[in-house]
Amino acid sequence: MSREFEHALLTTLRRARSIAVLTGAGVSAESGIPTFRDAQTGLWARFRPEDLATPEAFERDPKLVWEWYAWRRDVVAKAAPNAGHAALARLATLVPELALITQNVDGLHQRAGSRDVIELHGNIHRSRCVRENTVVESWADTGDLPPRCPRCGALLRPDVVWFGEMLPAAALERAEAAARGCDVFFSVGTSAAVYPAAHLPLVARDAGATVIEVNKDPTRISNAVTYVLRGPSGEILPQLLAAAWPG
Ligand code: BJW
Repeated sequence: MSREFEHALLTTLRRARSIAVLTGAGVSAESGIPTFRDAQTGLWARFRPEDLATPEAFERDPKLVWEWYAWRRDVVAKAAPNAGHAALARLATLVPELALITQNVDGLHQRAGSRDVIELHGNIHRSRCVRENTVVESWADTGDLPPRCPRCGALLRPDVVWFGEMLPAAALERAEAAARGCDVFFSVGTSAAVYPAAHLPLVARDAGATVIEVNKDPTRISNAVTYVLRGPSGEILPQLLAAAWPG
């Protein structure tokens, strides 16, 4: 990036009253959590995540899908937030208004200290009853996999959003309002391939925001944004904050 461009970017950041950030799996990659479209390893190498994260997969083989999520919960539990998560938690202290919107289900933003995270695709640590559609906090260990709802006996499922399912309406409304109302919109570590989240950077751009993509590889929206910062978010975000708000 030329010095002139860099100066303009830093000035825009310092002047911003309202920043919205959309994160994807790439922000957690440096914590050791595989991204959604990375090939899986070990036991799960022969499955594609796209084929497991669907209501049809759960109907066909609920035990398999539950076990995949149990394995992922374990990976997440052993992981720690990285410098990218920490930078985004710090960003909330530097601007008057920050909306942190995530497609991730791992809860690492919250563990890094971010408050009021808008979770578009749910959270892997919660489970809900398929019949009552309510979150279930605890259940008896009867050996059933998936476990059963303690109230009605129906299957429990992870409280995440699968392909073809609606996103939580309140979270999506807040995310869209933040995209429409922000001065600066960051798209961090997402392939921008899954809708409606992928639409948010373009909503922000069309409403007049400066859109900054932080990603180690090109994405479908790279050509549509104002600035592209190419590299790992765990390096780029702390560097950017240090340059914009030194000291
Ligand atoms: C780094 C890095 C580092 C790596 N630093 N960067 C319009 C057009 C066409 C289709 C549709 C449409 N609207 C809706 C649809 C259907 C569908 C959809 O979008 N399909 C597409 C595949 C085309 N959407 C839906 O079904 C959604 N529901 C919906 O719209 O309801 C209404 C409706 C239904 C049916 C028809 C029409 C309307 C629901 C989507 C739910 C997505 N759920 C998942 C699973 C969550 C649970 C789980 O985790 O198991 O969410 S799928 C998966 O993708 C997961 C992710 O949150 C999401 C996004 O992935 P993400 O985060 O971008 O990860 P990756 O792996 O793709 O990319 C990682 C990026 O990081 C890469 O770019 C790397 O380069 C980068 N990176 N290391 C910085 N260190």
